[in-house]
Amino acid sequence: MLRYRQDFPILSRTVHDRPLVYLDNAATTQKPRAVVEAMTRQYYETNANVHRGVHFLSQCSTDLHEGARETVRRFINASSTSEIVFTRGTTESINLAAYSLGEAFLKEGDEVVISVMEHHSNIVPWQLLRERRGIVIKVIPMTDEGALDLEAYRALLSERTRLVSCCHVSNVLGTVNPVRQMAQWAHEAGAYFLVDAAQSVPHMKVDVQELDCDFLAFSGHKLYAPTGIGVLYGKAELLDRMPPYQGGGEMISRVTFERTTFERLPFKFEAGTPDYVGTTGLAAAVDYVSAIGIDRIAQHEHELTRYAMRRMSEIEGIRFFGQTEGKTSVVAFNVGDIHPLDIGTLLDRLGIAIRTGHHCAQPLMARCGVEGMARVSLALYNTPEEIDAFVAALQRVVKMF
Ligand code: 7TS
Repeated sequence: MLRYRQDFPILSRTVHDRPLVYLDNAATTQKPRAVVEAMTRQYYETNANVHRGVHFLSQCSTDLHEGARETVRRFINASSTSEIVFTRGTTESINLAAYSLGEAFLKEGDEVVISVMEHHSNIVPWQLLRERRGIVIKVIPMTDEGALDLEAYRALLSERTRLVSCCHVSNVLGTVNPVRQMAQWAHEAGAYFLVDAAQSVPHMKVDVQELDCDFLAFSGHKLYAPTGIGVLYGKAELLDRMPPYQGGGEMISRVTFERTTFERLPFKFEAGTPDYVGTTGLAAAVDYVSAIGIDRIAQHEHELTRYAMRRMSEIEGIRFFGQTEGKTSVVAFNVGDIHPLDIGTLLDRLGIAIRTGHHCAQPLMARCGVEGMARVSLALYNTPEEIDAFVAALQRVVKMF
């Protein structure tokens, strides 16, 4: 995978006079030239608003935008482009789903099941809905290794359960949750299933028909695509019955002061000028990843993660969070009672970028009995040499305490 590093100009820069070692990919990935150039080309050569002009450039821009929708459809194997709603990212996708599902299907006393390892963006939207609608939120617990307790999950499901919303992969533990099986059980209980795929889509093959999920959310920027663009997949039969999230241009069919009718899917959920340059960047990123092969990326990241955890085990007093079989390339840890912020700050002085803190998962921190953690997260361009540099730097930092 070494040869792909040259596609990412930022990887050859220095930080504090040291070569950059970027290990914060779960927060966001770096961007390959192919993505930036596709976007620059659109701004320089074919920029115009989409879906409205009769003129040449508007048609070019629309073709790129709708072509990107088809690229995303194929990537996650949705059955139709009408099921691909473009959003600003995972957070907006889940908020859209929570708002619109809430309006369409949820009433007071209905239960929504989430898990203890959710990112705040898959907790707070349901709490907002609880304020508005009086729904009840139930939480799936986990084991000390960081696996969901599936027996407890099954026991939570009942005829009151209307929706289960769960991450495919934890952004802290790297745990891959068995969402296909979990969705099947949810369906047997008569509930819908939403997958937060923010941390899975960049690291493994995700097929929405195979998972048989009803909704799936992810962000472009964690998949080598630009910031500000993401996706909500939804089954057409459900999206059709759900009301719009926002009103405005693009999402209407006809407007009078008395009454407005809405556009067909997916445009009903895309009010206003879309981020059509963002979708071009997203399609370029999907093409880039597909050309390398998502399975090859997954294999590389798995091997590198195993290597990282083996090397990190050499450090006295290290504690890993998340030790499940088949976990993705996220490694959260603490060393003794050193504050994770100190670890992150000192590593930064050595050119090494990691994330520290609560990782937008405060209930999970509470479950693990800590205020925060340090976290390295790997991507296709990371190397064993970078892991060695990181471990050597971490050794230095630990010695200082
Ligand atoms: N869900 C999961 C599982 C995530 O990891 C994140 C972002 C989100 C949702 C929200 O995505 P956004 O693109 O809408 O912000 N996770 C992280 C992280 O782990 N570090 O920084 C952001």
